[in-house]
Amino acid sequence: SAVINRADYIAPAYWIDTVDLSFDLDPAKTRVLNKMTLRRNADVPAEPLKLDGEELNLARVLVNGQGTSFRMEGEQLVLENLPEGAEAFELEIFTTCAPVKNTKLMGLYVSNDSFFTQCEAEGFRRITYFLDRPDVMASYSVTLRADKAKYPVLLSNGNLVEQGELEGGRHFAKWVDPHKKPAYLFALVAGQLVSREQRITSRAGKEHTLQVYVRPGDLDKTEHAMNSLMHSVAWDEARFGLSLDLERFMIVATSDFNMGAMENKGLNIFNTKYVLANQATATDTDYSNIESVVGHEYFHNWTGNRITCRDWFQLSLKEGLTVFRDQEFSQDLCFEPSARAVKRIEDVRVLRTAQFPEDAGPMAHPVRPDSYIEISNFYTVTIYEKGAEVVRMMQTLVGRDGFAKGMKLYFERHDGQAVTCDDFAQAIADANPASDLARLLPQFKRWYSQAGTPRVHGTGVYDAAARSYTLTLSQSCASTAGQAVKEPFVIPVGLGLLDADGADLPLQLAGEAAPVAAPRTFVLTEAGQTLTFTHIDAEPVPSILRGFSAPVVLEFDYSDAQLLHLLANDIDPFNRWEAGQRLAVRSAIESIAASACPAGAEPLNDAYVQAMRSVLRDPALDAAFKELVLTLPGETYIAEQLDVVDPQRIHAVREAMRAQLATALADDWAVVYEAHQDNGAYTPDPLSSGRRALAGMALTHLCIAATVSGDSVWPGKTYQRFKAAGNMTDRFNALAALVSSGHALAAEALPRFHAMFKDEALVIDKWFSLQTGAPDRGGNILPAVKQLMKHADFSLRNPNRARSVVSTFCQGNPAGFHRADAAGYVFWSERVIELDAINPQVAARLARALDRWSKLAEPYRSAAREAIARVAAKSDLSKDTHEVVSRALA
Ligand code: HT7
Ligand code: ZN
Repeated sequence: SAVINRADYIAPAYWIDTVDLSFDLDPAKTRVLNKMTLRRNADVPAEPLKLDGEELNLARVLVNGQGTSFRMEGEQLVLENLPEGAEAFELEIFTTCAPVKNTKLMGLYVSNDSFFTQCEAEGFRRITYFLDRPDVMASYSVTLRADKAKYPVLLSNGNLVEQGELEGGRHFAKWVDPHKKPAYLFALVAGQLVSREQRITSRAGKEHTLQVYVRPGDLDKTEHAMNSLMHSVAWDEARFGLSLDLERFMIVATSDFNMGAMENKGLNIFNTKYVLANQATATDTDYSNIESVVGHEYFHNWTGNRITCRDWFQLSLKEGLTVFRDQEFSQDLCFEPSARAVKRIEDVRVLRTAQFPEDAGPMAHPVRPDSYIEISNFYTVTIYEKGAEVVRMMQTLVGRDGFAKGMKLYFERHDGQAVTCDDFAQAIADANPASDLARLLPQFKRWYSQAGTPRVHGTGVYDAAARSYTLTLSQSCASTAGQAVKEPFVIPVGLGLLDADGADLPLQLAGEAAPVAAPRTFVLTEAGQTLTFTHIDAEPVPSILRGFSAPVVLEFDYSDAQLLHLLANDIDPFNRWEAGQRLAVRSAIESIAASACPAGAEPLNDAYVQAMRSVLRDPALDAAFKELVLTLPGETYIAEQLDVVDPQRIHAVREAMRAQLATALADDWAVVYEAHQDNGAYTPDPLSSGRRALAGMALTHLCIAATVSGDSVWPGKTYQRFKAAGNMTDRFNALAALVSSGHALAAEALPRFHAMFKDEALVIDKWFSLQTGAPDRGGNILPAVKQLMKHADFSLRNPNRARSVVSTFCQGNPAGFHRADAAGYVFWSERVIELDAINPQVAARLARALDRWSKLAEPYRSAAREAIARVAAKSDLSKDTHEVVSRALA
């Protein structure tokens, strides 16, 4: 497959100014008439017009109303005899396509008898021939024609300017988008849909209509999405002065969607998972995800749509920035500072468990990649989450107000343009000329160009005679494919020094006239740097990288006592949590290294267990934070800390740790559970969600302890709670406690749950994934997965369902998947190949389950490699899956 290189970017040979599309919608054969006005781009050498197309049937091509010659080059339509000169000309292309056969869910497809589109990144070419690249921005008008009874609602981008009846029971709607846009932001929807509507007046005094469209029957699950949208509109105005630029803003939900949602101009299309919620069917996590995703797509209206990417290598320009914005939005919606900290810890946990492994694996790429085979493979945690961290570091370096100024300048300079990551960084720096960012910009931009996770190594020396503490920080970054040597990064390091009482010391560097109140941020720019703090009366405990101030691995040889001190006292909640994680990882690694983990093993030391007890009992800490501290590092995270990975051993040790915490803290868990029962009305706010999360965690531990002791009281109570719960969070947590502890009552609760929610697809997804992600006991999960795939509700064609069964097992259940008999890998290879023929994007994501195969211990390593090779050897593999498996084998 062809490799596309960033260095090869050239501007298009033609611009497309206007696009007038007419659709005669029919599932089997949709007719598309595409009338465009084009002109040559005088800035580049003359070239034939090469239009992208995919799986289209071409019927007619006219230039200025006349037939013309054309040829095909692969799937591209090439036109050579076009009018010379700068004059605009009209090109008319008539094609047909078959939406009902479109299982890739890219371009125009049918889901539940309705039509939807997905054009990012390169789906528009599956609708019509076009210059399908983000730097070609055009004005669109769209006419949709369809059977009125089957498709009463006809939507596209912008404003509805005309609608009416047609012969034969058909009707039409004409939409005009007032904003120019790249083709990837085009959308249409047609079907039997109903909407929740809200009129709002913006701060700027303009009136807007917000709509959330769903299938009839789902309207009672749209209130939270609408509220989230209203909050998003208000937040972007308040924080960045960015107002909604459309009279009408629509969200439409579909249950067949490759990703989470799509920011099409004025017509966002969402996976139902990120729209539908009521207390009976959605958990607190669902509510919180909906808020983030609705915010994310809305914020794209400026960061992505008004200013878009010059080419797909710049994807993080919009995605990293928009993730940063949605993270800030969710934090700003938290009224308590502790809830903000919880959100930050959750975001960092995602980064470290998903992005750090990506940065160390075969798919490692810079935030601004240099090459790709299939761009869909680069909608990654590196582009999104690491990209957001890069933006966050810019904000740290210029300050919150400085960052807002930078955003203002970015829009002043580039509104309506397709630009690069360099343009963004330059605007933030130029708006803050006296900042560290401006001073260090070329070096800072290595975050865009160098892949891999930097490691910061710290050592501290206390000099009692000099009353000084010297902290030496050095940085390194392992080589990644094509980047053997890395230059030093700009790394903001949030820092504090704790005294023996746990209080922050004033920080005064040698040479500074006076102390500066902590916390402070130091900027590491060299391979090694030394900070000497004066006026220190006793050896402090350093709290380094506070708030996770940079996406790096921090190595510091803390003693257990120092970590316990940080866990008990640090004013920085992130580092407080982090100290607990470090202690747990340390115990896990020691136990994994020991020869075996017999039943009843107790890998955690007394001090750790005691510290966890103190956290649980601490009245000053809120429930959500306690739940995070008490959650042991995941198996994938532990695996990343090891050179050679035995997934079974990691699982055994982590399960032993869970059982130890369950048993040793049994009395506390019972108190915690009883103390966190809320009988008032359900609200998904962070405080009450945290209380429910901690109560759920208590229940799981009580069930685990009961399974160990043979006692039946708590499992019985859990089953009662499962049956009587007033909301999905409590019900699901109770069910999960039974499943995760392996209690026999799970076998009664699971069918009951299915029967209760058999018509709720998103709940049935939870039902599947709870079983396929359950702790493996003697290899029981793979047979269960195979059985579940025979269930009447299972389908590989629906991405949510496929992910809930196959991906949850292969990517979320390491011990179930990595089997000594290699059956997990055989299953994986069969599913990847099967899915690849249906939906390459879903297949390619699943293919990444074995990214870290080379770290595995034998016999897993060889068997995994063999399975990847088997997939790679398959002829007719999609570009998507081919790229993933060939990089894994390289
Ligand atoms: N910008 C959106 C990307 C997206 C996508 C990409 C490839 C294939 C299908 C897709 N659906 C949505 C999502 C976002 O970041 O907002
Ligand atoms: Zn996005």
